[in-house]
Amino acid sequence: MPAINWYPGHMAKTRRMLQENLKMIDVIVEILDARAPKASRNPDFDDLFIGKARVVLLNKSDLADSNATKRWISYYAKQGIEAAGVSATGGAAKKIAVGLIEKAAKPRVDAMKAKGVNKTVRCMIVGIPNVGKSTLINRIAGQNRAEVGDRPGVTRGKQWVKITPYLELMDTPGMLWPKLEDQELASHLAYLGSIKDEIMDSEDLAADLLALLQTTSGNQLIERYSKVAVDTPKEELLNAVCRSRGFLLRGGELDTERASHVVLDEFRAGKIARVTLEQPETGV
Ligand SMILES: Nc1nc2c(ncn2[C@@H]2O[C@H](COP(=O)(O)OP(=O)(O)OP(=O)(O)O)[C@@H](O)[C@H]2O)c(=O)[nH]1
Ligand SMILES: [Mg+2]
Repeated sequence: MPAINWYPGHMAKTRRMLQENLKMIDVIVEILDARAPKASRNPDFDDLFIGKARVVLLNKSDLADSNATKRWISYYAKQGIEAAGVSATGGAAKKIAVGLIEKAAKPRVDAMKAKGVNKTVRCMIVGIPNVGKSTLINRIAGQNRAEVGDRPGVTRGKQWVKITPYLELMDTPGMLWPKLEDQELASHLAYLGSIKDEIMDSEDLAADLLALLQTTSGNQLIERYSKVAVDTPKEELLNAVCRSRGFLLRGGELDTERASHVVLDEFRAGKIARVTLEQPETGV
């Protein structure tokens, strides 16, 4: 896959905005994609949020391998970071997220209580694009307060959402980091839809993804696209998807462009397989 150039100018602006608002923040809630917890972790956040109480939520866990999510949670626990798997589109996310936030905020809340003040806990919800930050906020609020969408870059600026008099959440735009070292992790982000599709060749991307799924989830891949076989060579995979779905152009040529969008959409919606692309032991 060609090198991915992925740092649009507005992300530097977002970084400054986060920094400027940090003073009033009690807890940082970092949302990762449970399917790629390593790739979706912004390495800049360690410096940016130094000294702040932090929790990690592995969102979209309904699309990930549940055993892998458990392994990631214990991996974070070993590093002293409270983490939990959630699905912002599902019912249990609110209780889990608020429970972790309250635990992380407790020392500050108790200190204020000792002075006779009922503190309002203010949280910043951060993460790379498209991981479900705004969806989670809506779920906790119990209503649609923040705009959501199945593409990166939906949230454009900060937005405070008041949950109770004692809990406020700040939605933020998805943020990547300027320098991309690892092309394999970058490709994972592209599969998840955290990088704008327009800057990539969707046919290359879908062919890479199909080859990966052939090794991680071969049976489900074949179930979804009947003309794919265990030993279909990588350069033939998109053609096989076309044949499975009857994607033909006028003149009978295979419509691989259409197949590539279908594969990416179906993977992102969890229709091909529940799969985690990275394991904590090995990183990738
Ligand atoms: N299956 C599944 N889909 C989810 C989950 N959480 C969010 N989504 C979907 O993921 C897409 C992105 O959600 P958003 O909440 O807009 O993501 P965001 O992190 O706010 O994205 P930006 O504002 O672009 O940074 C939407 O299509 C959501 O419906 C989840 O837990 N499971
Ligand atoms: Mg958003």
